[in-house]
Amino acid sequence: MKPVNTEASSAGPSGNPDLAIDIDRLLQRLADLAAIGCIEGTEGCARLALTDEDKRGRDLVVAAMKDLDLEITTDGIGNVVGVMAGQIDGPPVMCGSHIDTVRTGGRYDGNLGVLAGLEIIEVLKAAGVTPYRPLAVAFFTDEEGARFAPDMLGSLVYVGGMPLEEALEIEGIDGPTVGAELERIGYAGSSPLPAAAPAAFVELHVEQGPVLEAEGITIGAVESVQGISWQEVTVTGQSNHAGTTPMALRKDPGYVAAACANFARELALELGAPQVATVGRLELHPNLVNVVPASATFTVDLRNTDEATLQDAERRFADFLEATAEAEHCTFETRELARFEPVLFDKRVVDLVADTADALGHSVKRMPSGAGHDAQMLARVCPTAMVFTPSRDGISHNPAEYTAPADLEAGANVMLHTMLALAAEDTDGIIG
Ligand code: HGY
Ligand code: MN
Ligand code: MN
Repeated sequence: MKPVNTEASSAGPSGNPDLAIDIDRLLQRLADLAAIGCIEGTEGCARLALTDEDKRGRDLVVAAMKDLDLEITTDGIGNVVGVMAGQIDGPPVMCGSHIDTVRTGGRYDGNLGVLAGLEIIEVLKAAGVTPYRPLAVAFFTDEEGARFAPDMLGSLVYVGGMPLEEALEIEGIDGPTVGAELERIGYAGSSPLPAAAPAAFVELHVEQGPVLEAEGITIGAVESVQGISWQEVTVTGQSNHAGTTPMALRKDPGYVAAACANFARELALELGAPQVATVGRLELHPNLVNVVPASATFTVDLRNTDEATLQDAERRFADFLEATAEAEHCTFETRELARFEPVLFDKRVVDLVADTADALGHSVKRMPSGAGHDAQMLARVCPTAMVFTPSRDGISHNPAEYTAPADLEAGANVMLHTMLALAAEDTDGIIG
């Protein structure tokens, strides 16, 4: 059978005019997965990485991969890949994302990229289309990094950015290690790591920010991902009586933590967009109303599209922390949780996403990603880009996260035709 037509046309850039996803089926897949770990009274769900809820979500997606007769592999960090055979053998054109969520998760973050991949394969099978190259859908372990830092852990190991042994020893914020939890939920696989590079990678994801909606644009052709710096700071002071200890005699780590949180915000405002700063986790010990804390542990998430500015922000924060702790007669320790430089996607794949969106009649904007994604890891080993769809009110990491069905449909169709165009390439194209 001839490879699918690669000529972009008005009917569909991959030259397959009738191929389009079934939005009702995709919405149903999203609803079925969101029902696992659902947050009562909301559309959202909580499936922290490697928890029982994550296992149940994984089982649901693996069952769907089996229903599609995909060749399924699981690797040592629990990444799962389903492959649809092509007319030739060789590395697949891969799509995918993550199905773990934060504790206040929405139903689209990550899930959309995986379930749209299943939908695309179902459309192709129903149409009797066998792509020239194999296609694959993957979900990567612990993309959120909320339970086990760093984020994008599974895809980082997948591309050889961290040895498997090191990743398996990472302790979660609640105690168990990655390795122990993978064994417990039955997803400690055996396929080799680092994995063989796919031919190309495309990730469909909700924007999780306000830009596309504010500008009335349907598709984001994502050009880059900003740099990420996560650290955990533990400040140690002296617990004391809240009523009897004069202010001048206090060694209050809670004050140091609060001052640092305020400084981080002031620093981001001073540096200006796209610099952002977040203190997302803050724990005081003993955390009691009438005790000056003994210790304070907090996290700082700094991000910028420019590496030099991000390093400047890190340096200035470190200087402030040191001066403030010293003035309060406290000591402190810092632990790096994640550090990824900004990533540029392959311009040819970004162009293909933009051209595909245009050919399908959608407005499209080239833009950076404020959030981290598995695609930023796959970009280390193969031509990679992302497709964004708008987020209502720019909200994400919140059960109210929402993207309109028409936008979901547009994004999934752009990914369908982008993947088909990539899969139809012989040699000397983007895939080389
Ligand atoms: O933190 C992030 O950007 C992503 O949600 N892991
Ligand atoms: Mn995500
Ligand atoms: Mn997320």
